[in-house]
Amino acid sequence: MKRRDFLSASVALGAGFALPRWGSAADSSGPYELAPLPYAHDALEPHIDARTMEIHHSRHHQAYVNGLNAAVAGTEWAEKTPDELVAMIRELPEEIRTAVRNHGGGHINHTLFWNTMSPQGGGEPSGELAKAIERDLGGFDDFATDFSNAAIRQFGSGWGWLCLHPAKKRLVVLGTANQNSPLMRGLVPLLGVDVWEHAYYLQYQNRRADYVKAFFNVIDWDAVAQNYAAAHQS
Ligand code: MN3
Repeated sequence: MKRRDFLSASVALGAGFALPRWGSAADSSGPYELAPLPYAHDALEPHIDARTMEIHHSRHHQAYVNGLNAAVAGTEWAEKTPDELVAMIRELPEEIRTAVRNHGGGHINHTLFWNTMSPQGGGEPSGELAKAIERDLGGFDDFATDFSNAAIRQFGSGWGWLCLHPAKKRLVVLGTANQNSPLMRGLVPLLGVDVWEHAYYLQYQNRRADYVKAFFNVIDWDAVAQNYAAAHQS
């Protein structure tokens, strides 16, 4: 689906839903586009409800794409990929740095999020990723506890992450605030869980721990293993 289709879909569905300033169609042009979800809105039910997925993808993620476009369209920075922009956050001019941190981070974090969930998800990883989790994190159960705690204990809005430290070739678990990406710390994100309230509030209200537990049922470990292999080789 093209970006234009998403915008008309959003308009059709959204009476009375106030979009942020950067969410208007008028300033949404630019180098970056929202990719379609790789599955239907209701594909992750009962773990994540269809309405949450629809709003989260078509409105929240779209707003991050639009915000990033608004910040860099027409500048030399528009030639960079979103990942490159976020990873080089400290080198960016001050006038676009905050927008890249928030909207560029939001764009890449959500892209990873959608692509590491699946209706056929759940279970445990196998192969090299499983060995690395055993070696670096004490095994799957310890990883699951640490990852869940990083997500649940993140104060306010943010993310829980499984990342690769690219120089040490070691896995690490951490939380980040807001839309800060692990790339800003030199870490490569392999799996992330969004713990902004917009990711779970319709279905789980304040029960973030229940949402994080349910998230484990939709983790696409094959996709995470591919992210691990790619990060490990680079
Ligand atoms: Mn989100």
